[in-house]
Amino acid sequence: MATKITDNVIEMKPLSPKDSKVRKQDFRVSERKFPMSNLVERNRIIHALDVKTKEKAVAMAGAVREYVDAIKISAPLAFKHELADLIGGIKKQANLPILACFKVADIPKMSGEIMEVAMDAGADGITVHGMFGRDTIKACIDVANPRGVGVFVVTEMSHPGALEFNQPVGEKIAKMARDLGASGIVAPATRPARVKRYREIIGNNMLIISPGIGPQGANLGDAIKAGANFEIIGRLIYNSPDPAEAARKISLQLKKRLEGIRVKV
Ligand code: 3DU
Repeated sequence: MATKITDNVIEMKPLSPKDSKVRKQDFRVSERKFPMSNLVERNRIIHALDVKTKEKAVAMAGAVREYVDAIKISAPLAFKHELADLIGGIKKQANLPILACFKVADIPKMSGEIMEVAMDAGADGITVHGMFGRDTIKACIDVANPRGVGVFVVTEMSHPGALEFNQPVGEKIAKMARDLGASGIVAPATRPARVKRYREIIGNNMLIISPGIGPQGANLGDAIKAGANFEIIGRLIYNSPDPAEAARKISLQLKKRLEGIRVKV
């Protein structure tokens, strides 16, 4: 199958019989034990469920659940709903781990409190900005690790503006995240060479999750080839006229692109 991704449009040709073979085999299942251990690499996709309402989110999560390994929710959706109700609804429908992408960025006390709220509502992993220093990250990890919740530290954002202030400190952030015992880092799929560099820095005992596929310009699979564990994909799936079919085909295409590639974690 050839899937051409331009902007948020996916062009898909009919599947060949070979594709169904690929679908049946799991690409890789991590044996590593880490907080958020329910995040398992089957499709190697985290779906960024950036739709506008809980009802849409729950329906979308149910539709794509077979083809993605986790659901990521962001602030705009979370602000509109009671968080436990939102996360509970998605989990009930999809039975997948939930990554609360709140990019926590406050003084340690407040950051810890944001973490508690997200964890109490059922989040399995939470993203935290790395730029605001060791004390903030430590406060987040201190409350999350004992509860088996994953902290994912943003090293370098995927958009062009990240080059201005963020990228120059990204490597320091990655080292700090590693030293403090974060579960993983967020690194830009839009710059696969940077993903490779971050993997060198953190070694093989942490996860890398990478956003930026499709509309932001990254090619499907490039971040994983550079050392990421999961690619975060939003609009390519939820903006498709048939999100379940889009997720199915993207997952197949990713598996084909990654055949034979294993990231040691
Ligand atoms: O571009 P997409 O529609 O595939 O969505 C990307 C998601 O990943 C979106 O939820 C955004 O908030 C998140 N994200 C980035 O795009 C870039 C980052 O550096 C970190 C998170």
